[in-house]
Amino acid sequence: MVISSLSDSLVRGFETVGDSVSEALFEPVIRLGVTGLARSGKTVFITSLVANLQDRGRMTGLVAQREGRINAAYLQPQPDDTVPRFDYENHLAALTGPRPHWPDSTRAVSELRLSFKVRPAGLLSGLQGPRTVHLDIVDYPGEWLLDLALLDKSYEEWSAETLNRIAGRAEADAFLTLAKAAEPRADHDESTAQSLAKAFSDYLNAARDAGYYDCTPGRFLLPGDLSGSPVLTFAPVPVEGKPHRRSLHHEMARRYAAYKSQVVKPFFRDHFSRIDRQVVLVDALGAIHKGPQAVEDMRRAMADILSAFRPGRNAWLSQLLVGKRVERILFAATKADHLHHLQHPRLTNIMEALTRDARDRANFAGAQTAALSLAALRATTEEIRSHQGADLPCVRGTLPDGKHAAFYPGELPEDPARLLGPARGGAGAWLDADYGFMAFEPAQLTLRPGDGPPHIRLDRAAQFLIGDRI
Ligand SMILES: Nc1nc2c(ncn2[C@@H]2O[C@H](COP(=O)(O)OP(=O)(O)OP(=O)(O)O)[C@@H](O)[C@H]2O)c(=O)[nH]1
Ligand SMILES: [Mg+2]
Repeated sequence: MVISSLSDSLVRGFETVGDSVSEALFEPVIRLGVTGLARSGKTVFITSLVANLQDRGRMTGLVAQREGRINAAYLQPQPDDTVPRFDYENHLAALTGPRPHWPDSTRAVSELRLSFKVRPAGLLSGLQGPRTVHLDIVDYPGEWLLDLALLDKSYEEWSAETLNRIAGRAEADAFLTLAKAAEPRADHDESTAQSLAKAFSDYLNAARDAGYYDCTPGRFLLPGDLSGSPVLTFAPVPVEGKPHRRSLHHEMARRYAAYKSQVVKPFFRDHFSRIDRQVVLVDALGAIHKGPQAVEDMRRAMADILSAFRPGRNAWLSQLLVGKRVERILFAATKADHLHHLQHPRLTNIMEALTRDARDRANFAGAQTAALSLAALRATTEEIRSHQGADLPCVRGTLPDGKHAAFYPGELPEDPARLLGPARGGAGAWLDADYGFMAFEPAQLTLRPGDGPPHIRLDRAAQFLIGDRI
């Protein structure tokens, strides 16, 4: 009697220990970062990916699915208690409900855990039972990666550089007038600091809307709960020499330093440094539509964003990342459903060219990279229409007013240099073509059981990002 109850509790003890040990040893976690500049398609990408990984009828490009090895995929509580949960259910309801619409803009980091029960592949398949693999998806704004460059710059360097860069921009007029009138050597006074910061963040917002991508510090655009706090109440002003205590210059420099240590560094430490796999989403079609300046700006922003993935670029980050590495990076041009599939290879080429410099370096550092064009949620169908004797490959979709329309966006060049060359050269407009863009609404869906929402190459993206681990 005594013996049996003793052994019972022993066994139970072993079971509990066994559970936690097996979780650590045998339940691998993949941490997938999803980033991109504002409106690049992060929320739609994650929502559709998670829906399509649960209902995998359209995921034949994912090898584990094709081999029938995924027994189940289900949402679980995420491991980080202080990060907001990605609002999957509401975003999915927006996209696939009776009156489909795009989800609202999101402004902060969020996370979701999807767990798989998979049967092992190859030799082990007959020997082992199903195992659990967790996929933690982290959504964060690409603008936050741009802030990495601030870590190397003093307030004085940053001020001079920023004022110089924005000098010719109409959006910056009001702010520049204020900044030039400021007296950095005068005693700090809060209302001056506030009006400068307000004018600067108004400029950043206007610049982003006008198609500029170099809009840092990133948190000025997405302040969240830091709104109005001193770490976001600074701006570049023309300064000279060393600041004396109590001056506006001194206080601005102090807040800039606080922004770096209390906003930028914690993000890299708590989120960025833990990512294994990364997808960088790019609205390349949107930039092409806006014109050469937007394309050149986007190319530069991509290079800056990607420098975060280049170990050695920043001493502080290198130290933080010792022994850790992002293993795979996917560069994906989103919203490819705006183009007939005949043009998709050209979009992919443009995507490759846009990120070439940065990719070469990331490759060098040992990360595998790939470029792809995809649509996380396909909102259009394809058709060929004849126009003035020519056959135009068009797409058809629903407009915001509910009407349906066919649309021909223009022909992307075979050689990406035809776009990137003029963009680098500072051209004001595309010479030989015009690229339209149409705001299609998500289509009304009737999904067969087992099918997720329609997409283009989302399965290929999933295979590259996580296929080797499930
Ligand atoms: N046609 C089409 N449009 C898309 C697709 N994905 C995104 N869009 C469009 O791009 C917009 C932005 O998508 P989001 O997923 O909200 O982008 P985001 O990067 O999360 O944006 P923020 O949260 O504002 O940074 C949507 O409102 C749609 O208009 C797609 O697969 N197809
Ligand atoms: Mg979003």
